[in-house]
Amino acid sequence: MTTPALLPLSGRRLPPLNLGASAFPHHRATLRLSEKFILLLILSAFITLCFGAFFFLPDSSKHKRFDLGLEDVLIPHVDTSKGGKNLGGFLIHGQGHDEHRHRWVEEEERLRNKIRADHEKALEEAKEKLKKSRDEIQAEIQTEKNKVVQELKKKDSKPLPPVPLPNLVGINSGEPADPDIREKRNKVKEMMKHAWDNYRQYGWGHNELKPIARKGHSTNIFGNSQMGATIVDALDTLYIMGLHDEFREGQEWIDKNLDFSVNSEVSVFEVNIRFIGGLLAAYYLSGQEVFKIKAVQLAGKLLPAFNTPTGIPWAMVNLKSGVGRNWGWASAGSSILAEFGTLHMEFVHLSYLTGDPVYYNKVMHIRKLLQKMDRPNGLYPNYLNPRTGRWGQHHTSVGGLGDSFYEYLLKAWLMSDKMDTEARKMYDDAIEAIEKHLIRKSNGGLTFIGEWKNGHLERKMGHLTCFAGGMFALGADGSRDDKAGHYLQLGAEIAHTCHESYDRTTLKLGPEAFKFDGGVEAVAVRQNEKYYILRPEVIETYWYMWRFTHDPKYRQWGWEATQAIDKYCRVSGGFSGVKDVYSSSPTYDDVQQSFFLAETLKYLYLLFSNDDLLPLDNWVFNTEAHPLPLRVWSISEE
Ligand code: DMJ
Repeated sequence: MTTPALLPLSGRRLPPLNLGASAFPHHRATLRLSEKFILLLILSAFITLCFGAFFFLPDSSKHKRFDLGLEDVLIPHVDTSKGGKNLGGFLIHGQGHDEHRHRWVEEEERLRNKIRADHEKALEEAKEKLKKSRDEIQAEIQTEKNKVVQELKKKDSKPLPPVPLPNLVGINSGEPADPDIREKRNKVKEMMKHAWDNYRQYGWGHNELKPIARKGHSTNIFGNSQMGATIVDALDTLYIMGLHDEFREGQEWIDKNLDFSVNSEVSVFEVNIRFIGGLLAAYYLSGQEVFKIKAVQLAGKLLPAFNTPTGIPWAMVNLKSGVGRNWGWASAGSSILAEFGTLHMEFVHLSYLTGDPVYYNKVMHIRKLLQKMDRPNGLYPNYLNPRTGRWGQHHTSVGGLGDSFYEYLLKAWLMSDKMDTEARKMYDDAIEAIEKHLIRKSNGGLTFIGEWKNGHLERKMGHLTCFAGGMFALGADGSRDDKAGHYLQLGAEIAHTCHESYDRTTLKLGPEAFKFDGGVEAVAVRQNEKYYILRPEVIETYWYMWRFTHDPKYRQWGWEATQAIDKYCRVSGGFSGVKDVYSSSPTYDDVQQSFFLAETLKYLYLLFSNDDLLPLDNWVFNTEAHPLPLRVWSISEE
């Protein structure tokens, strides 16, 4: 759906500068509803008053009956000195009865007068209201509404404690000296511009873009919200690439339009890695406070998801009501390991920036709970029930449903400047079990990571699992028993296998999942595993391997992927995923995923940049490729 503000003025569509409530028709509907509700309230109050006046205003007969009953009723009192008997705050009459009766009559009279006066006042007010024109009443309602909105805004934008922005290294152009590499890098930047410009023109404010239909797109991870996921996810890539005008447009939209008080059920994990991660990275890179403020506001909306009997958060939360629940498809109502286990980095930064330990405590509570649990074969199952605290099905994966949990254990250690040895130990233990039970070599000599399902190994690897090559390389330094060489080698082997999965296709783009079974090696077998949706994981691993080895083959492989994406996924309205990487005439899925701008293009750009742009000694990338500074605490103290 295109907002009216996007209509062209002179052939060229302009980004909206000031989208008011009119850009959110569902808001308008809500406001109209509440106006009707208020009018209805006034009317019903008036009817109630008339009704009340009829029954309660004193007439002599009622008065008499009331007086007559006095000797028999229970009078609220606690004075037992006059011979009465106190029964739970009530006095049953005995002696001293006359004096009490006198006081009671006076009190009764006072109350009657007050009720009468109140009713008359309310009647007068209601009459006055009804004398007013519809417009006057509406104006009054609007004023009241504005007051409420202002109050809410004040509450939402509580000033944050002043935390000095640390002096961060590695925010530079990273321009390579080699003209060939520079050209490749420029090509990636041009692709970013194509993706962004089309989103701006056709999908602005929506979460994602349909590049063929040329309109906005969204999925259930964002509920029914229109929170500009692509804008938030792309910001830091724009900044790093020096696309400053585009960055400013994004900032302006976020400042004016990004609103989290929406009645929408979103994925806690996705909102954390894309929105909170994206906003925090944009804040650290640019120093613009608005990003920090928005990140903190949003984090507050995610906190109710942790209100479960165990403190393991629900997968989804309604941003307005705070009600949480889990995905219907997850084993026995479970939460997902890769979802509740991928909050640590962002939440630790939130506690640092706000001075509020609540975020830190939430993620440390999850860690403590996991530490206490038995692990079948030392492996973490993908499913954990947040009500019972028990594992669901014993499936383990380093790809979907498990992946970034392992990644965040390693990165928790890195971001703490290697102080968080507890996280490193959990990572080392987990990786040892994974190597023992999940990692195998195929007949053709390709190292792959399979999936553990109900006691046996499925010899299938997902595109998502390919990120692990980079993770092994990143974790090599500091590994147990000084096995750095071994883990770097393992990273290289995974990178090789994943490159093969690309190379063995017609389009030179990787399938979603590929097998090592029945004579098949690194090839997708089922039709529904042959798609490529602009995912980053293989390129992510190339980049980490490039940083740690400087082996030129990683740049070569990255360039092959760049060309294939440009050739087969580029359409005039942006970039689209393809449904079959083995077909020479592929069909499009018509989605430009926000992670294409956040991750795929960023990793490609970094692959063709100098290492002093965001060096890994100073920055840790969250699972959506949003760079967060490490040692930020000690940097601030320096
Ligand atoms: C991204 O959103 C993140 O990398 C996440 O961890 C899993 N994969 C998608 C992109 O493929």
